[in-house]
Amino acid sequence: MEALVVRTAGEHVQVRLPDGQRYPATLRGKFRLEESPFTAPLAVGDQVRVRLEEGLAVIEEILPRRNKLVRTDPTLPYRKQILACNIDQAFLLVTVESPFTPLRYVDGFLVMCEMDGVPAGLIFSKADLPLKPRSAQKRAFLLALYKELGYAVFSVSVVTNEGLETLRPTLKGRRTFLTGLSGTGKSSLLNALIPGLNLATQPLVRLTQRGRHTTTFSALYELPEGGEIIDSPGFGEFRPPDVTPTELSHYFPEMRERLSGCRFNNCLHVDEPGCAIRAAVEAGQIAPSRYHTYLALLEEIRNLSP
Ligand SMILES: Nc1nc2c(ncn2[C@@H]2O[C@H](COP(=O)(O)OP(=O)(O)OP(=O)(O)O)[C@@H](O)[C@H]2O)c(=O)[nH]1
Ligand SMILES: [Mg+2]
Ligand SMILES: [Zn+2]
Repeated sequence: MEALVVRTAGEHVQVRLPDGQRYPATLRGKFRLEESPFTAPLAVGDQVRVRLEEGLAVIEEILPRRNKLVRTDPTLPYRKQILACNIDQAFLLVTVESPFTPLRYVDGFLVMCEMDGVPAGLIFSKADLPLKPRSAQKRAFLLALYKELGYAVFSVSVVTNEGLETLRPTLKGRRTFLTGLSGTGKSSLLNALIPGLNLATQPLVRLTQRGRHTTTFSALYELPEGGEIIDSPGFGEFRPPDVTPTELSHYFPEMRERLSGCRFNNCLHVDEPGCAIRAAVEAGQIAPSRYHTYLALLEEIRNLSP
């Protein structure tokens, strides 16, 4: 029988059977022995074949994936971690303050989605919180910047419900992966979208204004209007694996469209003569923040390559 992986936390896996029932599941031993570039063989969204045995679903086969979101494992740089698979879109929750989300983190997420061919968007959360004037300016600037780049962009608050009804049609009927730093309000947003869900949430650490890593596993939930949404733990970084230095700029849409203008086709857009990307940055056509994160990512990739 086919089932859907709806929850993964280390060895603890849960699947949903065709009748909607959720079962604890276990992987057949052979998967543990297989040589794999991934830290874990399964992810939420995996379609599997199972056999029921005394209230336990034994996973016998992982069916081919339509897509998967993959990052470099931060603890084992030569291993990869599947964050979710078979998804229609991925959204990153962003807060400018409380907690502070670095742009390098936002762009790392977008590059990862571009690489994996997953439509991506940003949800600027906690719209009700008063911000310092500079932060308020930055929030408005980023909303406009990423919208201009073609990403879906939303501004929401679960306190005032601002933006929730605008977001709903985008989630309806789709499977959405939700991520963002700890404390950006992922579980709170799910609670607001799904009455009665009551996922655990926690206030930030007062002194640092950072999250407390409340959610420790990824899990999929059904939306009342149809569609599914995946809550996840606050991942600290998204380093896209297997990207070569010359490839990187292809995953920045505003660079991708200008690449043919560079004099050298292996241009890395750092200090090469006749570089169309640097010219566009200087002309104010590419945001300096995006170019800076591009350079930071490039540096990381170069340090990682053997
Ligand atoms: N003012 C305000 N606070 C919010 C909003 N959304 C979430 N919060 C608060 O932010 C804190 C963290 O929210 P969580 O939902 O636990 O954040 P999370 O992203 O799930 O965090 P992790 O599970 O640790 O990754 C809680 O105190 C929430 O009440 C919002 O729209 N406005
Ligand atoms: Mg959470
Ligand atoms: Zn160039």
